[in-house]
Amino acid sequence: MNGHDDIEKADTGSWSLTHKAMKQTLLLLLIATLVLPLIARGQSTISTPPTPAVESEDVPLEGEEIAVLTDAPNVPPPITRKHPTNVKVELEITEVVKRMADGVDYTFWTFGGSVPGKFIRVRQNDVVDFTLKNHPSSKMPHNIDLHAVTGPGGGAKATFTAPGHQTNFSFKALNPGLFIYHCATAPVGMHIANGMYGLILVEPKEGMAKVDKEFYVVQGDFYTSGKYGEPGLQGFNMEKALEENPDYVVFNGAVGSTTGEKALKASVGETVRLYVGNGGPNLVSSFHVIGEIFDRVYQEGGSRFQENVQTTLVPAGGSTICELKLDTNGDFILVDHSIFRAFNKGALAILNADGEGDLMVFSGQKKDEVYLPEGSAIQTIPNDSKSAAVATNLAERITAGQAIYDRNCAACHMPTGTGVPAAFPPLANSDYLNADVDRAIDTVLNGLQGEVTVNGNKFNSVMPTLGLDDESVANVLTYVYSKWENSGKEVTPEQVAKVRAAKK
Ligand code: HEC
Ligand SMILES: [Cu+2]
Repeated sequence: MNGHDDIEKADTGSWSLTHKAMKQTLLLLLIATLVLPLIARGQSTISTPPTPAVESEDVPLEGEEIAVLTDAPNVPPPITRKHPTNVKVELEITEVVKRMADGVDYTFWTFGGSVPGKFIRVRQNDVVDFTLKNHPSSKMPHNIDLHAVTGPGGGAKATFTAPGHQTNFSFKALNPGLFIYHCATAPVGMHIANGMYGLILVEPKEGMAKVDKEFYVVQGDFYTSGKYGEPGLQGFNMEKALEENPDYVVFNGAVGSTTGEKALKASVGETVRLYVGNGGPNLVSSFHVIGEIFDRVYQEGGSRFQENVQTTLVPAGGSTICELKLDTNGDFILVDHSIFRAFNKGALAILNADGEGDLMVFSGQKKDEVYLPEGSAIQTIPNDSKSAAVATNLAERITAGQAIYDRNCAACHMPTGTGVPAAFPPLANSDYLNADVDRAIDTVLNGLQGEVTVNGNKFNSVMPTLGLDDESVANVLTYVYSKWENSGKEVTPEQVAKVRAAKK
């Protein structure tokens, strides 16, 4: 968390030397190695690497303030103070029933009413006066272990709090960094598995570089009595937790917590900083943003940064700070790249960049044309490209559509259109599909996200844009409509063209 705006690109933050100075040092070293021994034999020429610039003693503690605490994905404002202070933090623990997924509820144990707990932001050398309140309606005692604390248990013993009680202790935030806090009351695993974690940021003395947007995202794994998507109030399942086999892996406490209307929002040209935590209790996250590269990653929430990173590991009980600049527009999808967790267990969030796209940075699909290696001209060409043979009647359309379906849709919607419960809606006998042809065309053309109800079951996931041309969309939908007790409608390329034009 080197806070200087003017860090050279090549400076990894580990040494305070500039490039030029390093070159000079190397040159000197070379001269020293080659020449000095000749002059003064036996004199040591090994030089120790320069240490990071030592900061001067901090100015004394001054004043008092109450910490601003925020719920995810919001982050408290940056600290502008140039001195440490006494900071009061008050956190209230509640045990609340909240949504885990559509139709699925869970009794979360929370630091502040939601998962993750409130984001706490202080400055290095602040003295934090910490009060933990356990709501009288709680069934359990709880406490808090803040990884930012130097002292036994990270404060756990000092804050053991029965329902209807409050406890207090104080600590000095000696080390800058981004730290997880969590409950550490036995059985610890169960308290964490129920959502008892959050992040505390200790800003370095010199502050942090300014960015346009900051967001708070924490991953967690959940173990429920029922399978993924099984409706109703779900209990905690200890066996699955022991096997480390979660039903849900989510960002910010629920499937779809940060998609659709609730996506993270920024604009092209803006710099974005993500404070990413992993509450666990079990899984390590391979954190990745689809279609972006992190310009800087402060691995494990520490003080040094790495540059140009695709995927970064976030340990259970650990964190990372990722920074990126939005160079073009669109949806960028935050995932745990252990990818079944993203698409089948919920670990998926969206960062939406509005504004003008930069076609130099990303052009979008420019063409999709037949690729005919020499000698293969006699093969039949899959009918999902513009230049392929055009279907002239219903039967041809259905045949062509089947090939497109098998290649493009079957993986998610299943070969016979049954879908996958709680993940991919059925196309077989789908009331959603049959009710509105234009809407179905729009879905295949532009993808779909947000909540939809198909045959009485709710889905809230993401169908990607598939980049099919009008002829292919017409054929695949005609095929789908012709099968599995659907309405038998024929969809024509003209109809698809109309829907495509209406969207522009
Ligand atoms: C990567 C997985 C995936 C692929 C590939 C995919 N879909 Fe979907 N589709 C979904 C998801 C997920 C939804 C529900 C989206 C939501 O929850 O908002 C959906 C919704 C739909 C719907 C509306 C709901 C319904 O069941 O009637 C239709 C129609 C549809 N898809 C058709 C298709 C067709 C046709 C193709 C192939 C050309 C296709 N999909 C390819 C995942 C996929
Ligand atoms: Cu607890």
